[in-house]
Order: sequence, then structure tokens, then C-alpha cells
Amino acid sequence: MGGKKGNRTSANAKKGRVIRSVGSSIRVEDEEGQRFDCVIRGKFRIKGIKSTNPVAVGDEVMFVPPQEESELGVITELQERKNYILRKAIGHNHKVHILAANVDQAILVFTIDFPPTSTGFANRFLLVTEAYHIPAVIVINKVDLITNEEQRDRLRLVKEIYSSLGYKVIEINSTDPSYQQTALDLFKGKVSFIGGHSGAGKSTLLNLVDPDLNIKTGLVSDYNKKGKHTTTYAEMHPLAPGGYVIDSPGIKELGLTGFDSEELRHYFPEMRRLMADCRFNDCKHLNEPGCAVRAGLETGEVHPSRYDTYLRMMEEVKELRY
Ligand SMILES: Nc1nc2c(ncn2[C@@H]2O[C@H](COP(=O)(O)OP(=O)(O)O)[C@@H](O)[C@H]2O)c(=O)[nH]1
Ligand SMILES: [Mg+2]
Ligand SMILES: [Zn+2]
Repeated sequence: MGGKKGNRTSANAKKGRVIRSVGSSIRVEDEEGQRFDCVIRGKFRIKGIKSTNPVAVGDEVMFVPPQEESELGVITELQERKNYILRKAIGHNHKVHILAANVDQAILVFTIDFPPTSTGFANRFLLVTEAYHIPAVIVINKVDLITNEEQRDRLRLVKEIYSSLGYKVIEINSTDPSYQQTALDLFKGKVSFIGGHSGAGKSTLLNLVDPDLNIKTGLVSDYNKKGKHTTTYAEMHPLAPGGYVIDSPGIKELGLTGFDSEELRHYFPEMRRLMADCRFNDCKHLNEPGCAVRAGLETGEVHPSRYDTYLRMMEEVKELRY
């Protein structure tokens, strides 16, 4: 009343969370769940990274809501990020794209069969989550389809490898409503990133959490395969029981942006634990004498599948260097 129309100052700013960020189109949700399309005022720069997008889904911001429906809200401040996931920006050699920020957990939907998920795939997923400091949970889905001894052996092995590394491992049948509470407990109140092979049951699992959720995970990367889309973005969907899920390309497509061979070994928790015992401080656990990680392969402290992924990744980051 009496205030000058259009004179929006930071004094009216309120807290919000970015739930969509595609080009200059940014959608913010306030604490009551109301959504506003917003623009950014000023420059948001994050120390150390050159990104193509100033804000990403999951970002906590201060924004001034529009006074009229036809107007846009204005984002005035970006809060510090707890973590963020990067990918290489398309069309910009040395820039990155922030895919998502403030992610509470990464959920890997793993299947013993139909389709089989390899431990190599899981290792790569976990390497990325370790690098971004995002706690990971392995959800073994389709346990109802485990019927023979060979499958049960692989189930045991997967549980053993990843729980001994400290990851939470959960078994589920996403088509069985009696697992609904398990699914709710997992997602409720958290910002979750979900990954896994196509057909592993991501949509089915999310449907168990929120039957009204109308998304198809993996849609974005599917588009990419057909070449219809060139830009990739993530979108955050609110979940009925509280919390959000990030719809995004598979974590595999995130690439190894910015990783180098020096840091790779820090993202394998078991190697991190053992490296203090290596003879050389800068041991890369390749052919160095007195290497505790290679010794760990003999004692069973390091699983061959994990070491194998490490070697492959070391090769890949060498090739990616620019
Ligand atoms: N038997 C069984 N089938 C499942 C389970 N979870 C998903 N499916 C089926 O697997 C297929 C692929 O699931 P979907 O959720 O689309 O996989 P997404 O590609 O990862 O999203 C569908 O036919 C689902 O009904 C499960 O736990 N057990
Ligand atoms: Mg799906
Ligand atoms: Zn070593």
C-alpha cells in the first residue's frame, strides 16, 4: 500500500529453492511450496569453477517474489552450496555445467538380472558420488526375480562388497506394495539423485514413493541418443511424502569433469584407508614396491572388481586430460 510499484528491494526477499533451471528460465519454490518463475539480478560467481549456469536445481536462494502474475521474481542471493554435481558444458571446452546442488543422497538402483548391473557400473557411480561428497545408497531391486543359486551368489557378493565399504545396501521389489514403507523411509524429506540402468526399475521405485509423480527418469538421456536434444538439464520433482527427486541423465553421462589421476585414488574409500601404509607417499597403487593397496588385493581388503575399475579409470582420465 502506497509503496512504489516495481520497486522491489532485497528487503522483501524470501527463502526459496531452485527446482528448474533451463537456460534463463529459472523456477523457484518457496518454503510453502508456491512456485515462481524468476530471473537473476547481478552476478553469481563461485570461486574456482567456470560454469555456464549461475544457479542449478537444488540451489538455495533469496528471491523477491513478483507482485503481479505477469511479472517475474528476482533472485538476489545464492546461498553457499553443501555440494554440487558438475558435467562438462556442451559447446564450451573449458566450462562446466552445474547439474544439481545440495544433494542429500545418490541412490543407485542395482539389478542382479533383468538387466544385469555390473559391479563396474556401481563402482563408477560410487566414484562420482565420493568425488562430490554425496552419500550413496545401493538399492538392489527386483529381488523377486532372484531364483537360482548363481543369482543368490551374486547378490551375496554385491552386498558384501558394498556394505563392507560402508554403503547402505537395501533389497527391494518395487512392484510389491509391502515394500512401500522401505521406499518411503529412503526418500522422505531428502533431495535424492537416482541412477541405474534403463529398465532397472527407477520409475517403478519412484512410483512406490509417490504414485502421482508424473515423470519418466532417463527421459533426458533418451532424447540425447536420438539427437533431438543437445542441452541436458536436471529437474527437481517434489515428492508427496516430502523431499525431491532429481530427474537427470544417468550419472555415467556426467563424465569425469575435472578429475585427474592424482585425485582418483582418494575416491575409493578402501584405498584411502590403506594408502597410509604404502611405502611411498604418492603411491598410485600401480607397480610401486611396498604398495598396501596391492597387498590388500591379496588379503581381500580390496576387491578385484574395485581395483579393476580404478585401473580403467586411471587410463580414462589420462586420455581425457586437456
Ligand atoms: N519383477 C519385478 N519387476 C520390476 C521391479 N521393478 C520394476 N520392474 C519392472 O521392470 C520394468 C522396467 O521398470 P522401470 O521402472 O520402467 O525402469 P527404469 O527404466 O529404471 O525407470 C517394468 O516393466 C517394471 O514393471 C521389481 O522389483 N520386480
Ligand atoms: Mg524410467
Ligand atoms: Zn599403494
